[in-house]
Amino acid sequence: MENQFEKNWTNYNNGCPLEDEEVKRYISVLPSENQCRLAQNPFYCFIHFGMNTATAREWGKGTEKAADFTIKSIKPEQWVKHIKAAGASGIILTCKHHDGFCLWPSAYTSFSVKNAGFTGDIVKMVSDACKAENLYFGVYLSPWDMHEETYGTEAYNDYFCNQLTELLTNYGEINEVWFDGAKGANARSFEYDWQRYYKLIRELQPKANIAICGPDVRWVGNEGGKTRKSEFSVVPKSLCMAETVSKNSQHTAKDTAKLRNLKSTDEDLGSRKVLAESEELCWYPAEVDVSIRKGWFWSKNENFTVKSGKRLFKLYLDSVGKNCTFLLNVPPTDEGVLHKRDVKSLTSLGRRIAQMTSKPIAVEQPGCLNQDNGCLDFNFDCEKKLKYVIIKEDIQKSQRVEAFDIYIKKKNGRYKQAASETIIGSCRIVALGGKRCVGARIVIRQSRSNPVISEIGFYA
Ligand code: FUL
Repeated sequence: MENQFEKNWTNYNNGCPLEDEEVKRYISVLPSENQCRLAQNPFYCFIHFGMNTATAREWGKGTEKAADFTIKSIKPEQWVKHIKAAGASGIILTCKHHDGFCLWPSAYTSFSVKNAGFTGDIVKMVSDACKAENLYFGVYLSPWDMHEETYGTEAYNDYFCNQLTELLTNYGEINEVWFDGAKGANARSFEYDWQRYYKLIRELQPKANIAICGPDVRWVGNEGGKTRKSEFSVVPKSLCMAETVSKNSQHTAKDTAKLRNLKSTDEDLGSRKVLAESEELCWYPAEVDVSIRKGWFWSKNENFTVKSGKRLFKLYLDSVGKNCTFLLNVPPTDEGVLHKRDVKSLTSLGRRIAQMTSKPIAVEQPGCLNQDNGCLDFNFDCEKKLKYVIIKEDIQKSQRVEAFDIYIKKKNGRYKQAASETIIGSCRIVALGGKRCVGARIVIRQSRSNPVISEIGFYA
């Protein structure tokens, strides 16, 4: 047959077993409630703001004084307004970057806004602004601290936990805690007590996801917005420790061997081949962090590097549309506002995201497919220009689909292949550029078990 529709998951499955013991092991790995909530709110913004905004640096030097933070006022309501208009659901603020300067009046250091001539608590101002507009609020607290003198001694773990406690108790609900793995080449060697940090977060903010150097959200592996062809959420458990452990620490020899074999930058993190070699698996979805500008912090020399709305939308499609979350950094200026160029791009991004689903042709909830559903057919009421197909798996049943095709139905009744893709996951957006058709057919080629499709939408 011309299009080989009959070769689908129900009969052929690309030769892969359906439902054997191994497959059952893979599909038994499920997201936590917090991870599900994140998947439903997959786009949020990073705010890099702090000492580096005042000193026009990307990384501090470790020698700054509190008085070097010369910024006197900020307008977080303006940040929140434009971030919300862009379609984002939350903000993560760099409460302390590597330079060690705290945006809140921490009781454990004098190196904070308190001694900088800034009136107020920036963490409070931003979290309040988020609350007022119903945005989630998350914190970035850099483990590496160039300024704090206890860094490199056991006392630093106490210092860090004290600061975490301040952030996790004084600012309402915290949605994500972002632990950066970056560390300067000359930094003192030090083993962070990750398990203690995680325990504290789970106790104080049970609804927070712990990202990057943490067990809930995986770093996609680069800061340029590049995603893999197949972003799997079920991956070997060793990977969720890979960012957090130095080579031989805290793990058995077996784990260490695995860590050497698998890094968050590897291309294949979750195929059957990779999973088969791993005894323990976990749900660890990818997050794409990328800056709207060249650097992470604002600098007037980089105003011309602001990415256009069109480019940001492409990043959105490549992240949210490929089973990842999207963390877009928008750094406020030294006048405490988002620069007009960033605002323009955010506005354009918001418009594009809203437009994407503004003309639905058909939206259905197929649910669990049985042995008769190898192909899903959709007939439109007249000829349409099909721009986007958005498919979602019910991730509460794990990630199952490994390959699918989209065919469009032409006026003469013939089918033409429009896309041949791999995974779906929590959300897959396929842009078809406005193809004329009177219907469409989705063929699930390969799946780990019965596909559970929570939604398929076609948009003009
Ligand atoms: C990196 C840091 O070194 C950058 O300054 C920035 O915070 C980025 C998100 O993570 O590792």
